[in-house]
Amino acid sequence: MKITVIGAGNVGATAAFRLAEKQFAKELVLLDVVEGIPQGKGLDMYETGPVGLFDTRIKGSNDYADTADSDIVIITAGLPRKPGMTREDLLMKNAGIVKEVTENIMKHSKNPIIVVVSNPLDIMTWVAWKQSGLPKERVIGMAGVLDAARFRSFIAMELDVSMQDVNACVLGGHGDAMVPVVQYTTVAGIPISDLIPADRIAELVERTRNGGAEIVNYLKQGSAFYAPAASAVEMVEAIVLDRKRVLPCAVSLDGQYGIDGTFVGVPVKLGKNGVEQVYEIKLAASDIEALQKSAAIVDENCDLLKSIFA
Ligand code: TXD
Repeated sequence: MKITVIGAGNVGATAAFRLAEKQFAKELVLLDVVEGIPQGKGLDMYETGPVGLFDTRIKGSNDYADTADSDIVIITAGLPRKPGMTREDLLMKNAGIVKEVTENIMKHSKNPIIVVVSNPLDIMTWVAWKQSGLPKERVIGMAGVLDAARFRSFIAMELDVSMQDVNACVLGGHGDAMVPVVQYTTVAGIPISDLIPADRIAELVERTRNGGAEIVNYLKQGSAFYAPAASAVEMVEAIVLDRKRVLPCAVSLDGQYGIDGTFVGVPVKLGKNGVEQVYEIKLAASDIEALQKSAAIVDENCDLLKSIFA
């Protein structure tokens, strides 16, 4: 098993370190455009091996030849929004980066599974899929696992119970377009509506929706990375160990929920082949509408990007 992480920034480096500790891959490549950063971070991680007790060979690189024959690639490359940049400028910039990264990956790996983390997530997942030419089961976006983890942690905090017993269902896009489904959110099978008053649940939902911004406000520079990296690694684990985990991921739908050909967050089964099943669960009409609205925003943005593929 060979795993490559593109982008040696906060999320990429944290994910790489976690992957090394879990020993999922014999070979791990950390790649970035900036010279020295992936090499330095990669070597530092490798030197943890004797004390962390792992034998993963970690290589930091700026050269895609080193990524050859990767089984799984995580894409975290991207730029943060700079002063004066509109959302659309950032969209174009990051789409260009994800397109170029994917093109380079595909020059050296025939049939990888790609896990996309770069923002805006659902749209960047589409860009990677379109550029890669891979079947849609092999290009998967990470957002729902993180959003559900945030919701689960707030519920565990609220009730003072183990995180392990809290399960949350969060669908839709990342950010404002997120669709937390309260009726499928439980503590050891007990619906949270039996345990937490409705107005308080609404507050926890709102905190989840703003989960990214809450961390950015503390950090001032940069955004959350521990939970995002752990969430991407959880998806990789499901694939590497063929665990058939049911996780919310951004995948291309095929008519489910009345959505066709758009990447949106829904529950899927993840195993060695990538997305092995898409679940179409029963939802309230308002949730379906929210999901479709989320998909419409993704479609509009993908339309804006069609020119880069012309
Ligand atoms: O839930 C989610 N999907 C997210 C997404 C949660 C957290 C972060 N999310 C997004 O992931 C975030 O908005 C960014 O788009 C990415 C990566 O976040 P991170 O916090 O790791 O950003 P950094 O620290 O700025 O790292 C980005 C790295 C940096 O080292 C750049 O040099 C590199 O990407 N980069 C590139 N690498 C390779 N190739 C190219 N072209 C390139 N351009 C920049």
